[in-house]
Amino acid sequence: MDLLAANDAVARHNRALFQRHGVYVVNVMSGPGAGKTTLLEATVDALRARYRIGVIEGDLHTDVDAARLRARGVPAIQINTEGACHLTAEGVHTRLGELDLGALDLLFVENVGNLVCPAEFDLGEQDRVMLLSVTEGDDKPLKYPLMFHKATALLITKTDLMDPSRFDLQQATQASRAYNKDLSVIPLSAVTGVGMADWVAWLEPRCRAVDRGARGKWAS
Ligand SMILES: Nc1nc2c(ncn2[C@@H]2O[C@H](COP(=O)(O)OP(=O)(O)OP(=O)(O)O)[C@@H](O)[C@H]2O)c(=O)[nH]1
Ligand SMILES: [Mg+2]
Repeated sequence: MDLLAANDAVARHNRALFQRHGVYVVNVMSGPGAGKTTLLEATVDALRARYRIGVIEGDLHTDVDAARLRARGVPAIQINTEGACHLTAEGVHTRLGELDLGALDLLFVENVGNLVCPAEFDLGEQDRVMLLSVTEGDDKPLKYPLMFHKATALLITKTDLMDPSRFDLQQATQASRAYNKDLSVIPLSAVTGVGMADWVAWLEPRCRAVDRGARGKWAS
């Protein structure tokens, strides 16, 4: 409880900082390999012409994900948690000085690949988006409910593999909404591009709302 309370205090500080700079921040969470970095690469390609985008990458080790985003022409910093299974608000705060927040409209924070721990730690984001890839199975909302409960949007990824994975989209959607009735569910494949327009259509108005000066609406 103490650990979470301390984290939440720093998260509130981060959130105020993001609001002051007019940056829309999305915490991207999923189990390992669900397609977070691939999604961010495709999202950057789709939005780079209209929004100034930055990325914070969280991984236990290596900076390969940050390098992938830098190759797309956006600033990306890598946080290595050295064994911890999630990012913390403090860990993010410590590195924020490396980004020019005033020069960003949209900041993605890719959390450590883990279907449980990241959901417990607020980072100061405005939205939590989680990915569930079809290859993980449609039973995951039942077995790992917390992240489905905490997310604003659920992206069902790798839909190009839906049939061979025998993934039941309707069952996964129903199970997820049992925990979170307002959850937006967006099936997509970042590889084929099918569904990417739906994801961008969900994201863009939220990002634009910051530009219109609605910064106060997320104050906690
Ligand atoms: N078929 C298919 N493969 C995908 C798709 N998205 C990602 N992949 C593949 O899934 C694997 C993992 O993708 P990443 O984007 O690295 O996944 P991640 O969630 O960032 O992984 P971690 O950061 O290690 O947790 C790679 O081999 C990708 O090419 C997709 O839409 N369809
Ligand atoms: Mg990744």
